[in-house]
Amino acid sequence: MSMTRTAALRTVAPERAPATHRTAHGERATIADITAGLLAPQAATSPKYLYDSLGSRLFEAICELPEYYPTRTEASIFARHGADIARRVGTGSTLIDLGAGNCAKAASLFPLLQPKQYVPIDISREFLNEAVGRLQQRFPHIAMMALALDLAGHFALPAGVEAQRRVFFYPGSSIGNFAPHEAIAFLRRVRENASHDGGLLIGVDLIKDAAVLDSAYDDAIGVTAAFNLNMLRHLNYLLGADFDVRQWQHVAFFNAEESRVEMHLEARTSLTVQWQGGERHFARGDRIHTEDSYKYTRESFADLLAQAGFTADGNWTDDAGWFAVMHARAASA
Ligand code: AVJ
Repeated sequence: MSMTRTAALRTVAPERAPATHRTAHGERATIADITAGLLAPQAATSPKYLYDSLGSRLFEAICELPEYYPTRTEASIFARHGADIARRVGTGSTLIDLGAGNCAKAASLFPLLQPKQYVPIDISREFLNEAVGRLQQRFPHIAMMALALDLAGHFALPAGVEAQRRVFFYPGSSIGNFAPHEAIAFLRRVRENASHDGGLLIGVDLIKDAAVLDSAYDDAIGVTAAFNLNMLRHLNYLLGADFDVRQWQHVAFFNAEESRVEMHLEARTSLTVQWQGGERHFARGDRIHTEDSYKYTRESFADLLAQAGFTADGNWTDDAGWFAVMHARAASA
């Protein structure tokens, strides 16, 4: 299951780059970041580029697929253990939603958690603003403050965010996009931003049968394939690139040694991609690594929380043990 295939590559100085009708819409730093990934020996891109507005909608569709168990399994855990979870978390908190998307998960917990303030954070500003606008109408008594932030970097919360009782909410196993050492660094930053009386409520996808994982990330009707392939359309927009989506195919599988599901885009034919500032040849079968989704055991994740300075304080799972919701406190025991 070796992923290291090296594509022949050639960089083109910008002044020699072929004239293109496309315009790059990404910021300079974004273009440089993506270019570095595309030109690396094993081409790779950050999974954050999966989420343009169509990508966010395709991810919502993934969550409705029968094969994609995380969303509904997590929801069933909240439905069954909500009261118990709320007792641990407490009411009247400032609920800070990391990677809020359509805000539906947090909203479904409002009746139980009764937060004083809700602070949804997401990378996609448009998507977030739409969702929060609707939500504020449904819950006029909860103060809301939407933040468009990329959580991959250092983040500091603005003054409008209540300083007391900060509870970070990170559902959906999004933590799985980080490699374990990155997850620890990220959770340390979260802990630094939490108040001494604050905590973390997090969804964690658990290691299970490879066939279940494989089909969750490669569903029968191809929604996940569309989600992955849509990244190429987004890259065309951001870089002014000329990816022909039809020349690529979706590949996803559980890599047991690394304890992660990997997503790749594989060239179906020999091809060359050009963009503002670069080009690369891909042989048939060469891949761009687009996402990792790490899987844990409850024990291995509790260990990771401890390394980030959190104190584990309750966890809940479904009968099959496919998914876990874990609570941790910022204060040391
Ligand atoms: C949003 C990162 C939790 O890893 O399961 C779903 C993204 N990728 N299908 C996941 C995803 C392919 C998802 N997360």
